[in-house]
Amino acid sequence: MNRTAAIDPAYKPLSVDTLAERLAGVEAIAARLGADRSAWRCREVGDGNLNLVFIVEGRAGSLVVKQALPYVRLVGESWPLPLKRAFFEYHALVRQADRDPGRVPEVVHFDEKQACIAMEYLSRHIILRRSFIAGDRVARLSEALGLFMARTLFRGSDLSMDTATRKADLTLFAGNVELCDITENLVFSDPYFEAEMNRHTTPQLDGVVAELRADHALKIEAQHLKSAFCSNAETLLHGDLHSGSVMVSRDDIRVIDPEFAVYGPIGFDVGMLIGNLLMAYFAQRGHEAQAGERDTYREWILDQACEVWSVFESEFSRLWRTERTGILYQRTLYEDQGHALAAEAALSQRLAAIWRDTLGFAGIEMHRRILGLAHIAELEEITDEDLRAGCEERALRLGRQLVVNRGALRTMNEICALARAMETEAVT
Ligand code: SR1
Ligand code: MG
Repeated sequence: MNRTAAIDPAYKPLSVDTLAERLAGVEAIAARLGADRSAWRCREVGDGNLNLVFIVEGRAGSLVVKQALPYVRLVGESWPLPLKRAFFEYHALVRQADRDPGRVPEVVHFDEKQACIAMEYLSRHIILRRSFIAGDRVARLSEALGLFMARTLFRGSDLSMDTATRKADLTLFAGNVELCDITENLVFSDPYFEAEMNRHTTPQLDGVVAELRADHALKIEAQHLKSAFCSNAETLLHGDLHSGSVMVSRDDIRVIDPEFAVYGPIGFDVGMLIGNLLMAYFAQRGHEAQAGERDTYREWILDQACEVWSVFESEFSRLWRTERTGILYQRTLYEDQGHALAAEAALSQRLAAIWRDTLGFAGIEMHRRILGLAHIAELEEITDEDLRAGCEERALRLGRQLVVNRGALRTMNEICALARAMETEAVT
């Protein structure tokens, strides 16, 4: 893993005591918060793996100020990480806002030297993981996320972009090396051997972990998927589209935190999201006061997984038919020759390939969140370790099926049936 990072001498981490003084001169920020900076109230709320996050409230309004630290917050200064990830996050937010308006927080100010983005504060929203833990349904979740993925992934690909824009953008995001390196190792390799930073619920999961790490078919497929992530630069990905990167309120859903943005396979974002929905499904046992209490909620989560794929598929198909103006599958070759049916066949083939990738990436995400460094709150907050291990083992076993059998699984209904069967199976 690359462990070097040069820090700009002008860079200084913000603190609750210095933020107002340091940002008061930024016109866009003062305009949003109110000119009287003595009235600005600031708190640090970052609970993610990497950055500082401040909420600042003034007389006129509020903002979130997110600043990259020169190291991985989760691990500490022993793991340096370049500040330039804020640059990639900013550029990804701008593109996503353009491709699916209203779905990402509005950017108010970006300071590249200070690796800091000031953006809209979503005061009514909570992280989606919190809803899953509480057992709360979120209105229009699958619709919002399915549309977001279809629009950003289609419009950021060579199905939509011209060659000059596309190549320039590919070059720009190719600089997001260290975050890519994190994904390559933490997601695709570390879970499958005894890597230094790994952890799992022990001793309960020791048996299944040994089984998975000795599973040749799984290890080969995991590297095939890693190869697709590294080499198949189909589109600009969000790059970290899990339930911690989605904020929800009664009537609004936003996608945040695209600092892992890079060009990669379309199925990577879709699979990561579906993998997180499936893990939230298996985690429910750990959050119900009595067995079965959350049966209908569990089913609701599976419905979200089915619908997110069907919304993605139908919006992607709509865009294919109406916005296919890029480098690939030009209309001049198909519709303009009277070969619209061939364009439809090509669409089906592309969707089938995205589906296979999606299942594989979903399974890999389910493994790395249970075996690797970065775990998820839905499982981590189950305090009874035996109960937690049961939820985790079911997710691990379904994950394995998704990775290894992805070529044979055809529909989300099949995946849901597998999840239901796994949920009722006795484990550990
Ligand atoms: C060291 S960073 C660990 C994880 O946190 C981020 O949210 C990404 O998911 C990354 O893999
Ligand atoms: Mg994040």
